[in-house]
Amino acid sequence: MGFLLLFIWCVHVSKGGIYSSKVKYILKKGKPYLWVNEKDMHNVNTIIDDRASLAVASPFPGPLANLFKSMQKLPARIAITGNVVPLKEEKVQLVAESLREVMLSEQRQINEAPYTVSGVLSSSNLITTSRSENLKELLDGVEEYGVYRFNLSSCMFIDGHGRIHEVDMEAIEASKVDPLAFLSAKLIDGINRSESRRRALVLFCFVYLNADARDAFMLSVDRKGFDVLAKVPSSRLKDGTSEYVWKQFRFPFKEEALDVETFCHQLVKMEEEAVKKVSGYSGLT
Ligand SMILES: *[C@@H]1O[C@H](CO)[C@@H](O)[C@H](O)[C@H]1NC(C)=O
Ligand SMILES: CC(=O)N[C@H]1CO[C@H](CO)[C@@H](O)[C@@H]1O
Repeated sequence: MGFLLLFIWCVHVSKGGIYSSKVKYILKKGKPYLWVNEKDMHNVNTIIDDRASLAVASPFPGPLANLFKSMQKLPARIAITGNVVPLKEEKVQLVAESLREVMLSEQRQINEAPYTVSGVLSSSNLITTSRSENLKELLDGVEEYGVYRFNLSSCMFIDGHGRIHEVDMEAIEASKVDPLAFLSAKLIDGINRSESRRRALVLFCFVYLNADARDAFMLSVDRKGFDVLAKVPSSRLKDGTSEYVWKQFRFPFKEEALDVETFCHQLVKMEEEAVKKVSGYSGLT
């Protein structure tokens, strides 16, 4: 769950243009449900033509988007096409009910988080980044929303290089939401705002990948590991200095982290291990 972009193909937007807007969604039993603000043009468009497409990227803090822009890259994302089906009032209540349950369980996880987790989260400075906080206003009834079920017909994964990979429909139906997704933006921000944790990322690049990084940011986290953007030398110039470029590195976990607590533990363990390894190298300053 989180933010996503909604692109709905529409016949009556000026001169065959495509209208797009940001909508909120949840996944329930592998199916996306969308909340579209009452004032959004999509509500009219869908009556005329129910075909739709969605672009979904995993949530990350704003500063990373600027970094991507400077690298002339786009974050990896999922593109799905299909049609939207407006929900009847009783069905809306059911979907709202599961949204409420998810939010409660996530809030409980945050409240009961042990020291390792709250340590990472406390350096996060984003005001509304956990998924629950983003979705809460849907239930508060501050604004009116139309709720739709998204009926999928195709799905593509677009990687950071813009390469397109078709995703099997059965794989989507069987897929589960990553257990870290609801807090990922807060985790990433918490790590990037901490000098010592960023130094640890630089160390990971050196110890685990033999990459001599100048700086590093957490880019994404999931149960299987994490991605780091690191500033590494690309080439040596004539005067002996190096030119630096931002590059993406993947660090897989030995064991999957099935909750936020395990994720933070794995990270701390890797930090300790890396420090131990580096202090083992003689002559390193
Ligand atoms: C869902 O999509 C399939 C084709 O992808 C279509 O046959 C079916 O009628 C759609 N269902 C609804 C309720 O629109
Ligand atoms: C890329 C990114 O997210 N950068 C942020 C990481 O955290 C620092 C705070 O230490 C911010 O200043 C950066 O914008």
